[in-house]
Amino acid sequence: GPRRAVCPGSFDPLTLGHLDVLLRAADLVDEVHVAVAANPAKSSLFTAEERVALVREVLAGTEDPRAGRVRVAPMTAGLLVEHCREVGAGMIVKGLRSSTDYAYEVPMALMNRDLSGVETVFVVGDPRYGHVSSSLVKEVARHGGGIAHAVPSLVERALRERLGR
Ligand code: COD
Repeated sequence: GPRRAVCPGSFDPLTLGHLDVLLRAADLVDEVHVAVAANPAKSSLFTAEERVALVREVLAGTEDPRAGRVRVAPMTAGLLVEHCREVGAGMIVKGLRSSTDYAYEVPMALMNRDLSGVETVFVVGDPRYGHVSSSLVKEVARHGGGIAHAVPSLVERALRERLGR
C-alpha cells in the first residue's frame, strides 16, 4: 500500500518553516497526513478548525506539485501514535531547527517508538526559517512588526484580522 507519514504540530498558525517541512515530507512518502493538534501546554490564537482551514487553503493555493500529496485533519485521538494507527502511517516526520528542538523531540520520538514502533524521521529545517516559530510570529505581529518573510500571505492576513490590525 501507499507509504504514509504523519506531520504533527499545533500550527498556530502555519509558518513557512512548517510548509517547507510538510512539502519535504511529501518527497519521502506517497501521502503526508498533517495532524493539527490541540497542545494543552500552549494557549492558541486560532481554533483547531481555523488552523486546519488555514493549512488546507495555503496548500490549495500553492503551485508546488507536492502539495497534492498532503492531507490535513485535526488530531482527534489523544495520542499521536493512535492517530498514526488510525490513518495507517508508520512514520512521523518533523522538522529540526536547533539543538533545542532536538532536545525536545528526541524523548517524544523514543516514547512514540516504544509505544507503537512508529519511526520518527527528522528533516533539518531550511536555515532561511531557522528563527521562524508560530510563537515568535504571533508576538511580532501583535506588536505590529512585519511577518511577510515568515508566513504565507493568507496566514499574514488571518493574523492581522485576528489581532485587529
Ligand atoms: N523549521 C523547521 N521545523 C519547524 C519550524 C521551522 N522554522 N517551525 C516548526 N517546525 C517543526 C517543529 O520542530 C515541530 O516538529 C513541528 O514543526 C510542529 O511545530 P509546532 O510548534 O506547530 O507544534 P508542537 O511542537 O506544538 O507540536 C507538539 C505535538 C502536538 C506534535 C506533541 O505535543 C504531540 O505529539 N502531542 C500529542 C499527544 C501525545 O502523543 N503525546 C505523547 C508524545 S510522546
